[in-house]
Amino acid sequence: MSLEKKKNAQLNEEFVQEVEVIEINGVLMIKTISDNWDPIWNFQAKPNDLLIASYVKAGTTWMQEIVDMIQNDGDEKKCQRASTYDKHPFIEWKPDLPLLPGLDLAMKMPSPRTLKTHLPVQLLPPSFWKQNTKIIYVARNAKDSVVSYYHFSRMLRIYPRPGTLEDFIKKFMNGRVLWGSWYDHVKGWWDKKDKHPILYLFYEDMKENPKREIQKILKFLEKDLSEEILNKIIYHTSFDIMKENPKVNYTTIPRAVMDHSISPFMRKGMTGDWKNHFTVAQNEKFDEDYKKKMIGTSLIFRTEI
Ligand code: PPS
Repeated sequence: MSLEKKKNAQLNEEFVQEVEVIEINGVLMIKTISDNWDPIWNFQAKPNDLLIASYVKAGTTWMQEIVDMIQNDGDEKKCQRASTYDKHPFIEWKPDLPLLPGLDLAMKMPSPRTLKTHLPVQLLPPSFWKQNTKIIYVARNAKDSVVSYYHFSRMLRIYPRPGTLEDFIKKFMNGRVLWGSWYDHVKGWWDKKDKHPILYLFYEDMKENPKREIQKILKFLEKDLSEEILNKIIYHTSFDIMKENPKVNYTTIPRAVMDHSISPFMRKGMTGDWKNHFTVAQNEKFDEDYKKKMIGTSLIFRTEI
């Protein structure tokens, strides 16, 4: 039996209770993360690590697979060596689950490591700043983020129940969701990007022109790949291909944790899906609130392409 199957069998259907949520400096986190905050905060980054940072549902998994393909010179077989969450540990993930080892895996992984985080900039372990570790930040517009996050919260049974979309939009606008305020997250990382090696990319740009965005990543990582490999990366990381790839689509996680029959992890992978969800009234309220929260920033998002 493969290690993955064994882990799944171990987890079985024994679980899942309602999640406890506790704040860390005003940012909501699941209790197992808050309870283990000291080792997370003291995580030792290295200068040759690469960190992929994002708010929840911004296209992290997509970026992870692009980066893995780049690091493996477009060899998709090498990229099949393990699941996304085993290739790129989620540094703040420390729940008492045999699956998704996160922090523990990150600590024992040999260098060079590629790591994942959803932490807002102020909660990133300070060693990343000290070591001048390269960071790729992916940002996605608020409306598509909230819709994706809502469906994810419905299917991920270890997250708090989202309620209705109306309820969830309110919580999102008030920053009362796990990993905190989207508005503070995208602005915080935007402000940091001029003081640290951070490549700040947008989901919408990646959808519009993946080649152009992958070229930015290549430059940032000081890699040079042929046109042929670049095209291979674009194909292998397209939504339709990733949706069918069990190493990246999270279907190897037991149903007791992620129920893809409620909503698949690889759901729609598009920009502008919010239009199929928001009512006119919700949209007006959201826009009005958005203007206030985003006042004074040079950060601009596109909600359609
Ligand atoms: S997580 O759980 O926060 O790490 O999720 P994350 O990977 O950041 O975001 C998941 C959303 O990204 C979409 N996705 C993609 N879009 C386009 N192309 C590719 N290749 C791709 N891979 C993942 C995924 O479908 C989720 O968005 P929605 O809108 O829900 O479909």
